[in-house]
Amino acid sequence: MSSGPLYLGFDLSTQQLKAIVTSSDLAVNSEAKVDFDADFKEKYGINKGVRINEDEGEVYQPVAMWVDAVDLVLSRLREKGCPMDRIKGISGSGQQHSSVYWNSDAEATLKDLDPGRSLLEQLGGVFAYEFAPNWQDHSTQKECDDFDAHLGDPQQLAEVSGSAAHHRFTGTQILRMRRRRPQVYESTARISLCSSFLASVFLGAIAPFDISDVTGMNLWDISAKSWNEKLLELTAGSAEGVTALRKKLGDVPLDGGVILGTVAPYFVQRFGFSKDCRITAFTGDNPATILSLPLRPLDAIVSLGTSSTFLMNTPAYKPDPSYHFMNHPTTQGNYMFMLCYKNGGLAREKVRDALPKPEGKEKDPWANFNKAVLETPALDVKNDGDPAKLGLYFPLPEIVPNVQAGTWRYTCNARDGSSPEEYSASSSKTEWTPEADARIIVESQALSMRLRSQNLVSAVPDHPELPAQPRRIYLVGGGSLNPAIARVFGDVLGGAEGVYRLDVGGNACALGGAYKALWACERGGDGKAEGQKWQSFDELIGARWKEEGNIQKVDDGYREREYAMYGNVLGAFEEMERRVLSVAKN
Ligand code: XUL
Repeated sequence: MSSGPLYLGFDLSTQQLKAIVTSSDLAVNSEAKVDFDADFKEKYGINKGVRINEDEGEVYQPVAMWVDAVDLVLSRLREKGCPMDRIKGISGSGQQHSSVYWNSDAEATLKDLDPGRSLLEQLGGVFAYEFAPNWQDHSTQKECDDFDAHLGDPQQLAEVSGSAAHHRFTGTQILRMRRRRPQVYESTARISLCSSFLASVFLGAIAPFDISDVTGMNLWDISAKSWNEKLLELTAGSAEGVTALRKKLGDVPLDGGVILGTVAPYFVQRFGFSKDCRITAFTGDNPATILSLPLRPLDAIVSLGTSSTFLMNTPAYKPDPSYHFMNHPTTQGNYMFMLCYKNGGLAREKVRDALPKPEGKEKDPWANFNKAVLETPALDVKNDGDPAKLGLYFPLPEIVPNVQAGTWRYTCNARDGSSPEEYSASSSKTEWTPEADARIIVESQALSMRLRSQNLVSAVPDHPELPAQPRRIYLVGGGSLNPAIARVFGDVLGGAEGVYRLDVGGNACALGGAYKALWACERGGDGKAEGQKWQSFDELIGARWKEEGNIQKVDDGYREREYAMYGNVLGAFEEMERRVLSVAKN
């Protein structure tokens, strides 16, 4: 067995704390996890990791549960035989936007943790607020309206901060905290994100925000690389309050690979870490996902879980209120483009359940759905002259576009997308079957991603003859196991080099954290001396990463005829969304 250095990555998500340890050549050495419901449901009164206050739309988690989970996951890691003393670097990820409010005792307590007592025993008294708002919190509509209006309109806010106002974004959450619980705001000495909270525990000091995760707050000016004064003023309530708020937020290092210090003595003595083990900035879970493989510009990750996300690494900054731009976690000057949809797997399941159940020995509940998807032609255009079918299927209120729950079916001219109109079974000449719905819902999810990413894609190097499109599409999450879905995503989104399934699936964020720690520790010099350079994340991880065992090609991607057909109806798809939105508003 090798005796080289190891790197530890965490992922503190809504439902679990996961840890994964990898070697310098990216081989997984050990893994452990704490599942909040399985381990702590009674103790912390949670369900699916959270507590909910329906009346105010609050969704939140006890911070003590996170603290408790740190000791537990490390004991499990050690029990599994992980050689803790070989761990040279630690990083990780946390659910984005979630915030922790420390009081003025926190810094001193973190610095002096006693290895003879648990973290929970010692950190109980260091929080100004015992809960962390979760990213699913939607208690901040008033604050969102204030943020959207403060710089002029949502577009201006998106241009400055990378996103329009969102309920879960930390700036709106802090503003609500000041208004709703002023005594908490006043007694807060420092605010952490979930990611920097976890880094702080390991560091034994309050860690700064990460340069990527800070762009999920609606407070950071991406172009100016600093806090936005006007937004701070809004959050603090007055120009005089800004100094105090700045203190609570702290300074943000621009380098995502910054070494924050070494691990706190508590972890050396209690768990056997080396005292030289270094802590790198922890980032958000979505930024960490794009670090779980060498994702080049023009490559996209599509996560097909309960909800759906579309992530791209891009040098282009073209913000818009309907999506998010965040700083790339390791590469200054690059961005992470993100679309975050509430409707994904559950919406597909609803359509699946309207089809006849698979019969006989067939065990796959998706068999009939997949058959319908593959046997229905693109846009359900069977013969020349048939109209194209388009739909929106949102059993939950959607973020992109921001519309209430509902199902809408439209048709348009398949040749050029002209004459989009709402489908009506009585007056339309074409039939709309549950089988057609199966194809149209998957197309619809992919069309929305194509519509919103079309300005970010360009001709793919090595394939200049092809229209602008992503280079590779990597699918993760439950839906990635479904070949019919992979096929339709390839039809709609293209993928000059194909569609791949990323096998690290459930562990992508923790793995991205471990790779980040590895990169920060092994990239070479500190980059401070003149002329001195460090290796980029992509160079370092790209040279060590092997496709075999990590990804599988599941579809060829770009097909000329289909790609052009979907291109012809993109305008009609956009128009359908516009009409649905305008009806919803009136
Ligand atoms: C992203 C978001 C979620 C959380 C999940 O904006 O809110 O994806 O990061 O933990």
